[in-house]
Amino acid sequence: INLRTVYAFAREMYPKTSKETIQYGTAGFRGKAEFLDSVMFRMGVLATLRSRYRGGSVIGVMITASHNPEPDNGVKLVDPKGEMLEASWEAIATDLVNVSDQELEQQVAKIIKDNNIDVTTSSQVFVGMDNRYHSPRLLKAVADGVIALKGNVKEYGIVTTPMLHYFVVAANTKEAYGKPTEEGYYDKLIKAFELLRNGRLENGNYRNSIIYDGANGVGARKMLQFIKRMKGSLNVTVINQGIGVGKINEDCGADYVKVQQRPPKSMPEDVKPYTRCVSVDGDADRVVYFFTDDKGEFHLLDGDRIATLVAGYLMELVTQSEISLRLGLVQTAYANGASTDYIVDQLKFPVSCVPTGVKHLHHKALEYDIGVYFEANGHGTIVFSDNAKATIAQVAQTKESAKTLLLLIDLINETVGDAISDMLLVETILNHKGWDVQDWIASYNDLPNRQLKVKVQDRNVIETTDAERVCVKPEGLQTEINQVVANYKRGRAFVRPSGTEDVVRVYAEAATKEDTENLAYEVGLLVQ
Ligand code: NG1
Repeated sequence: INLRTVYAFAREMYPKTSKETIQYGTAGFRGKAEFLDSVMFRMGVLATLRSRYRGGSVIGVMITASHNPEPDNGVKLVDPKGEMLEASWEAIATDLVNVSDQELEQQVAKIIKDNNIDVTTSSQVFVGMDNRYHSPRLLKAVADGVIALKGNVKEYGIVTTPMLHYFVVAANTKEAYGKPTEEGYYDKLIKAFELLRNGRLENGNYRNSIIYDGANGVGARKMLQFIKRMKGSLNVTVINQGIGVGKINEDCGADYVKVQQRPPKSMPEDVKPYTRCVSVDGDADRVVYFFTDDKGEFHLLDGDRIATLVAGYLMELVTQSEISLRLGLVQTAYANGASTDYIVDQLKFPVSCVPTGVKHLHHKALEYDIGVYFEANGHGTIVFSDNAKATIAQVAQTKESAKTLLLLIDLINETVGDAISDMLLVETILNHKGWDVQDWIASYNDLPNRQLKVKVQDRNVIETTDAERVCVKPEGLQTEINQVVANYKRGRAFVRPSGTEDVVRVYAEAATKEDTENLAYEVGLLVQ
């Protein structure tokens, strides 16, 4: 392989136009789409090197800026088992996208040498994108990066982030996980969902229909595909489908609903109180539920609610199956304090707290036989150890509860949080329990909470520790936060720099709504 080709490609077609240093953040590189062509080209190069480094296993590249506004885009790499790119390679990625065009050839040579990569071996990269208008252009840049190193690239076109993760794992497990095609993905999930429903579409207070906010993104398109194939096992009305003038995530989608604590735009006018509604984000890796009561008040059922619902159900099935497995739940500092109390005190489930970003949660969850992890924003899934899978499969020969567990494993996208798979899981559990949203929300009372974004000159002056709950820099800020928090009953607040947007995030919760607003405001002032 002639590395000159890489340089020539870069200079002619994908010159680096931004002088700003960018970091591989919480979920890869993100920024304004017009500055990302060179980043994408270089990530195509890196994915090919990573595939060769991992003995030719498939590596995924997803082009999306998830919950960010429409002008933004981004890229994240998927490792062979469907997990996020290994942390040590994040630094390699950051160095590679920040060198000048002239230094590029040398930098690629350095990666090859440092990692002992045999560039003559085969490689395979899968690429997918969300439906932002600049995604196709950026996808071509990734593919050109692969081709510059004479690698193989397979383009999946417009798919959700979790679908791409699924394709990567399915291909790397030689289809043991499923077929690495769009149909393979639908088949696997729908089959498990329908077997779990077993013809019972309604039960107790559970009704078989929902309103689904697709955030004008790829999650809307794919839900329409699910509907075509589901034969009425769930009646879904899709709003914010991404047809016409609606912009991705604008006044809709899981992030908007969670942070603004209000329904998305385009809700049907005749929607009845207590109708179960779902919002996914721009690349469909997060999901939250919500409803409006008969007084018109909005209620959110977020990732913490989903985590507690799922954890409780899994615990029930494991107990009924009389198998001994280590169960655990992983949260971040954004988890509502009331949810943590409920899990620890009522469900008796071990809980751990890790820094923001699914890669941290996923990693921790792997320490359990059944690890449930969710961010409060609705991003999460469940992972099962090989030991758990083998034990469950054995017991399933005689026990119904273990058979149900096996079907749940098929329904769950273990590779990464998957809004659609998570939604089908929640629907399965609510149906089993005969619950509607009122039953679900009654399991515990959320503490009122508020998130703020504060623009500062350099967000990275803020450094944190203890899973981001304590601020260590600038010095003295944590003491000031503590003093403010002490004035509020059940008060808790923390600050951290965002890894996906140029802001500092402030989180506050307290006993009343008014206190929460005041606490968030006061802490926000300390940051400015
Ligand atoms: P940042 O911008 O680092 O807070 C946000 C979310 C994360 C995660 C990533 C990736 C919050 C508070 N933060 O990260 O949980 O989902 O985006 O999309 O929701």
